[in-house]
Amino acid sequence: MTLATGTPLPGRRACLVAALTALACRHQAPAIRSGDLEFTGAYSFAPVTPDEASVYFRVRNLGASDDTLTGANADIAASAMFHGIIADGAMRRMTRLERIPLPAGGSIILEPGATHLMLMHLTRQPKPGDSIAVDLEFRRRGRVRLTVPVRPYGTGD
Ligand SMILES: [Cu+2]
Repeated sequence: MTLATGTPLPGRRACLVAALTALACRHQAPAIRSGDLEFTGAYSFAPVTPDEASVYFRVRNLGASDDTLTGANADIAASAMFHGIIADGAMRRMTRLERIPLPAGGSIILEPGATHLMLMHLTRQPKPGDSIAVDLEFRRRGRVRLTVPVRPYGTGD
């Protein structure tokens, strides 16, 4: 298992442009590149329950080899897992995803109301302005650490 350290991308200009229109960068992590993987838009909301929080981000596979997201850990939670949303009659409920494929040239998008990283049994309550250290495990790339900023609940980008 290789330990990959994310390095900032020269994506600051795009970020500044976005900031002029929507203040997109105030509560979003800068783009991170780790090998062939590019991470953007990582954030979490300050949790509304004392026990759980959700983390969102996008990762793009710029390489020629498929990868798979297989797990995660966070410094503020005793456990973390990926959840998808499935329709169950008129209800929508969360279901655990053991792994999420990341094909060559493809993306994984984690966002509110869809696939997300669920942090459970929080050992610390993150507040707006805090950041969470999240370690992601990829079958091919190994471990990648994201620094995830915490937004006030429900604030958009
Ligand atoms: Cu969930």
